[in-house]
Amino acid sequence: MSTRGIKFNTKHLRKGDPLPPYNGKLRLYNMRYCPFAQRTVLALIAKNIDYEVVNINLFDKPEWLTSKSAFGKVPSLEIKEGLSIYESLVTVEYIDEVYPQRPLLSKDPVQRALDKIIVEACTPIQNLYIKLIRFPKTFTEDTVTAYNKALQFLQEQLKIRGTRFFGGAEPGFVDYMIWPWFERVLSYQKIDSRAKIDAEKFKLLLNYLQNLKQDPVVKQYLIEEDVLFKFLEPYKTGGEPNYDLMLDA
Ligand code: GSH
Repeated sequence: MSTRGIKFNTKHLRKGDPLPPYNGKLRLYNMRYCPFAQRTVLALIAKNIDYEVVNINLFDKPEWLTSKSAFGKVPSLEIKEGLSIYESLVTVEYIDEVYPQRPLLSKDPVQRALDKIIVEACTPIQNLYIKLIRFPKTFTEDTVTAYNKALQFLQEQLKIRGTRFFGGAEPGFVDYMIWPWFERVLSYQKIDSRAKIDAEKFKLLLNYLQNLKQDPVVKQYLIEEDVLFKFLEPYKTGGEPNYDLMLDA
């Protein structure tokens, strides 16, 4: 549960489960272990707004999911009954525009563009993780090379900015958009050396990530390492993951 009392760890609804009746609140269709949906969650926590989370079993999707997200994916944000927007970055930009407190994106178009470039530059980090977990056969030497190049780029950008976070003294858009991937590779590198972030080469970046992990927003939505590993286990065999490993009371 978040400090605002939002229940993150509700049962993941599957085929046959009815759509919970709309209660007037902003609603996030989510999956507790989805790094894309985590972006939206972090933006919502940072803004300290009220909303509800509807968790979705993506292995056995409820019939109504495509009415909330034409792509059948999470995150999807239902902003009023029957009107949903999706794609993680789109939802975060929307949230940032509509809820002005704790701005995440810069008002300056150049700064905003530079921030988006950094988020884009993290694609090889996403790729490495997705390939390790979901598509191990497509994993090659190039996957690791691109991963290390992306880490290098990020570290250089951090050095150029000279701030504690990409967003300045506090985390902002870039920090919250890239954290979900780092949370996972920081854990996963302990059981698979292909995800390793070299401690010598990437001292500055690793130090930054340690600081980000301590951020009060980030801390509300962390996944314990052993829970993550347990969740990921069935992916190896194509089995159904246990989405409800950490149900709220
Ligand atoms: N580009 C999308 C975004 O940024 O929101 C990706 C979202 C995505 O792939 N979500 C995954 C999903 O819903 C879960 S982590 N997968 C279900 C599916 O592909 O059928």
